[in-house]
Amino acid sequence: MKQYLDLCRHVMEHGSFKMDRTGTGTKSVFGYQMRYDLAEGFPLLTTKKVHLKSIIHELLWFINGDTNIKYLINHGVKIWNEWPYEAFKKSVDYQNETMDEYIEKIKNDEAFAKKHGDLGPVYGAQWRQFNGVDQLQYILDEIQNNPDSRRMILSAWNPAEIKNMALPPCHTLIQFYVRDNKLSLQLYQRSADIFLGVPFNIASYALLLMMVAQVTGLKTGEFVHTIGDAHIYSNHFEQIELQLSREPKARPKMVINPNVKSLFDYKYEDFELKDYHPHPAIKGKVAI
Ligand code: THF
Repeated sequence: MKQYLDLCRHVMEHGSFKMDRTGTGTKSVFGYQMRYDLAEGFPLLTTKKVHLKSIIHELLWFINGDTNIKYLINHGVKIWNEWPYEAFKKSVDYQNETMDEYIEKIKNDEAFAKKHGDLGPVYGAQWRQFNGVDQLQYILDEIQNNPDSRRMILSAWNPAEIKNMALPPCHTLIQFYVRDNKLSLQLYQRSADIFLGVPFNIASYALLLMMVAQVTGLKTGEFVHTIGDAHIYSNHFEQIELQLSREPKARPKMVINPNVKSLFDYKYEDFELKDYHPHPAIKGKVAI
């Protein structure tokens, strides 16, 4: 996708060196915006293979209001493991378990998962009960009853609860917009890991937009992606250059089971990606 490659090129060329919380070091710019028209296909990167299964399960996990990595682990999704593992290492229960041993315990020991698998009140908790407010239900009601509304906002950033979260939300706020029977969604992302996170984030919010459009009877418009600190970690430069050397392929298509009528009824099997022919996957380390 040209928009993504333009972002990579822009940050490689114009980004300034900036140290970060994880001690890795980044090239960073402040303030950037991309637009994806969903009529042109599903915005999943083709310049490397992206693991869509993790993206779908993560999104269903948010929608369900879940914040425990047990659901993700049970479905083979590893992207959230590092943060609760780091917290576990600092707990009194830690007995030098490796990551693999920790994951096995989360899988097989209900009480252990409850105690050491929870990320605190992250996305799922805020989406479904921000100080008691079900923000997703509010969005659905507002789209149905008052589609011209300029208040279709969902915030994951809850200042009073940030200190209890394993990681403060990167996807701070989303806004929906309806015009000419089309639904659009804009994300404000305060911090964006361009190599690992952003390909996930684009696909995830584009999918959320499609899911909400289906259950509200609207067509899909644009996904608008606005970023605060847009950065490339210094140990991802090579991977980014490799992607920039590759020719993008046609966008794939996402087909969603048309029988699903409620946002809360979607299952993993309701999603089918068609015509996805990406370049090979590229590995990179996640900064914790
Ligand atoms: N922290 C950092 N440093 N980067 C992020 O992208 C990020 N996220 C979430 C929370 N903290 C973050 C977690 N999301 C991968 C992808 C998304 C993540 C975390 C990790 C990742 O490692 N992807 C690999 C493997 C894919 C897989 O196993 O399915 C990849 O090659 O894409 C931003 O939301």
